[in-house]
Amino acid sequence: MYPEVLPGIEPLAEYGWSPQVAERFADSDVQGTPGRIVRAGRGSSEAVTSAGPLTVRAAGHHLCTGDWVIVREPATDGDTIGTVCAVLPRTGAIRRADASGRSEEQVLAANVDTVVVTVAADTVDLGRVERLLVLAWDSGAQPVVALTKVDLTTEPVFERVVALAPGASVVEVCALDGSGLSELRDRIHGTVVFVGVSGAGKSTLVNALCGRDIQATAPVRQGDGKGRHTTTDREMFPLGDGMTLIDTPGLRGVGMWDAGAGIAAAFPDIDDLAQHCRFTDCAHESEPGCAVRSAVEHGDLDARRVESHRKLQRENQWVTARADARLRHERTREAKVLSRAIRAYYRDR
Ligand SMILES: Nc1nc2c(ncn2[C@@H]2O[C@H](COP(=O)(O)OP(=O)(O)OP(=O)(O)O)[C@@H](O)[C@H]2O)c(=O)[nH]1
Ligand SMILES: [Mg+2]
Ligand SMILES: [Zn+2]
Repeated sequence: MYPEVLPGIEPLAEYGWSPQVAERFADSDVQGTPGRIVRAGRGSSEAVTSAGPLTVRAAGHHLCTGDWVIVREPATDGDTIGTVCAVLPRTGAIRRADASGRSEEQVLAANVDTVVVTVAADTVDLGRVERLLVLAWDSGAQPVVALTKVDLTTEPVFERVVALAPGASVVEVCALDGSGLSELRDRIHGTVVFVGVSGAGKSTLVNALCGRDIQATAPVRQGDGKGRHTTTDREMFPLGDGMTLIDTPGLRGVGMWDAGAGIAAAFPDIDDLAQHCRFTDCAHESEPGCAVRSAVEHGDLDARRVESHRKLQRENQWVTARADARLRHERTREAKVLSRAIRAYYRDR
């Protein structure tokens, strides 16, 4: 139904259209124009479709930046807003627990291939880097750590970050002289999302990679070095060769959301050791024959990292249990409403 290559698809070629994506569209039986969400908003969102840019609304779908969608063009000439009829199943969605504290997930970006965990070298928080790496691994995309602002510190942070990022490359970059940029460019592919706290230098990297100032940046605050939450939308920009970059607002909190697989992928060192613990359900606390504690005692593993792993696991279990409880609660409520309706039906007969 959708041509594999370009005629009619030109605008989308810049936004990651590929034969694989074409196949995913072909699998859908919903009729309409293929498109991708380049900026998701509360009311309306911006899309690029095979016919060009289009503002769209979605009835009943929660859109997020990076989504592949099937769009119905505006019906009448005066109307400028398209309707999203379907959202293709997401691959590589990066999500966290909703910051509002409700037991809900929030998808930060969809159909992502690379997650650039952006960390300022002068304000590294090791636990936060691990947390972001869990989120990144859990998305199914390839994580890369960009250690920015290396001109602002003489501490050996690179080694520390490498030690907590097994399986991910760590690239040192400096926006002042552009060093490390081509290395970073070599390690990213497909749809690339930048995540990190405000002020980490995400937008600066997006601008540097694109070679022009498309995103506003702002100096961090004097005194506490915190960012000013300059970027407010999750927005996608074409980089050329079909690659796209998604800049995101600084993350205030990174709550675990059903991230068991992400935790295992981010901590393969601890997982490997745990295979050698005497008890299969070892919590690495006071059990005899614990290989994890033994590695810490021998100086082969950082105690901080074990504690960080435990904290993330506990949080993840807690969030999952709470979400389950909410689901159960909703089911009970539905059942009550139903039984009340049945009672009323018989009473009123
Ligand atoms: N010295 C130095 N400053 C940098 C570097 N990279 C970024 N900065 C500065 O750090 C500040 C914050 O950068 P941004 O790119 O706005 O940070 P951000 O992560 O997009 O922040 P939010 O949009 O608020 O989430 C800006 O003043 C940048 O110029 C670097 O490598 N070296
Ligand atoms: Mg920004
Ligand atoms: Zn153990």
